Amino acid sequence: MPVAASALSWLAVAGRSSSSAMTRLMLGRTLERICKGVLLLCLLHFLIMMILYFDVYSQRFDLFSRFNNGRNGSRNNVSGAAGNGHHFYYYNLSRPNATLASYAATGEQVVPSSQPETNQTPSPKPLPPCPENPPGLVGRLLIEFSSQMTMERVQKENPNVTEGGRYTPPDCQPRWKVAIIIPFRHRENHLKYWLHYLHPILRRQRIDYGIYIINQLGEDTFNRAKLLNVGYTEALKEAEYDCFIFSDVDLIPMDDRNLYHCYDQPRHFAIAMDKFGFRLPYAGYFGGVSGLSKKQFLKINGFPNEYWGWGGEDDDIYNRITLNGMKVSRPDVRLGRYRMIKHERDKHNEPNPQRFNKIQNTKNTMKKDGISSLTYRVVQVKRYPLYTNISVEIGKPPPRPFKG
Ligand code: UD2
Ligand code: MN
Repeated sequence: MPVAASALSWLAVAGRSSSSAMTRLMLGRTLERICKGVLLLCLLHFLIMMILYFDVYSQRFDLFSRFNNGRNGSRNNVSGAAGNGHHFYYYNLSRPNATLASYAATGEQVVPSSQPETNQTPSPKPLPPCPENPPGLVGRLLIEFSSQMTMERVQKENPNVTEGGRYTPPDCQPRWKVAIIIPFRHRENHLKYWLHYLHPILRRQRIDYGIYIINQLGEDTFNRAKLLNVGYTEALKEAEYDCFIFSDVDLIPMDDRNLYHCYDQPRHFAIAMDKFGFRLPYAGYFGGVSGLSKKQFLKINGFPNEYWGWGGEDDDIYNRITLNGMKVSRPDVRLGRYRMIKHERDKHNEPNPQRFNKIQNTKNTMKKDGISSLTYRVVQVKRYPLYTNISVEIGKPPPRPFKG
């Protein structure tokens, strides 16, 4: 009995140990499979990493450009907009906080990063003409004059403007070369806002332009139209402009679709100002901001030089245009909206009492009084980062005839 019992208990022990060995074996196999799986995953991961790495590397250094010319195309010819999806561009986003979206929003040029030298030097392709409807425009703009403005800030905002306030679009051939002429005296604060708002707008409009501030020296009576004639003459000494836009320093367009270039007919831009309840004050109004091509300007013998003090000169210009068989062209009333920075009447720019008589006589005076009879003296030309300042002496009004 004891022998049989011990044999039985031995068999039981042996059975238990063989089943635990089996379990261990199965566990081992499972572990082995898991390890193999993990190893395989690692390998796969490594492989993917390598593929990705070489793909980026090849794009960056154009390793495979020979094989996919059609795909990568010409990189000099950056379209700026989304393009056709098959183009790979490298963007220079070195400016602080720059994002592709912010570049798209400002319409600023997107510059391809420098390419390493290759044996084949690509022949520079001629730039396409700038689009008539620039794609980066924003439309209606929020214009306000309550925040503090400094010239340093405006300079930082406009790193692509070159000395003297010049700019040309990098990616297309501009249709016009525009000189923007501003009559000026003692309006430094207004000028900061004007530059702050206008430079980005003009850039988005893909215009080749230069900004000329024509500063009347001394404290004699102000003469807006004569300063504009000076601006025309002096700008042409700087570059071959074919379009001239004459703007008050205190007027800011509220819509960037109001395009600052020249048109078939002399252009009146500022047609709906806040100070006139966003309406044209009268049909023949031509004040604020206007633009004439070189040909149109010469056809009317420029502007009158003999309007001293406030008022009348804009009506005389309007008369010159119609008397010479031209019409005034204007933008859509929704696009021609402007804000004027509120101001008092300046000293030495009192309303000109002769203005009503003078505008009756444009037909007789325009041939002898204009760009053909202009005299002035340039005292200083100074090129600042965002504009060119031309300080001039333009004389003073002739003595009033004595009334006995
Ligand atoms: C209106 C017209 C303006 C002109 C003027 C009559 C509007 C918005 N503009 O302007 O185009 O026809 O009447 O002459 O309706 N300026 C100086 N310093 C001065 C004086 C004038 O810089 O001391 C310049 C400056 O660019 C100014 C412009 O001349 O914006 C017109 O003078 P204003 O602003 O005093 O006259 P305003 O607003 O009645
Ligand atoms: Mn004004």
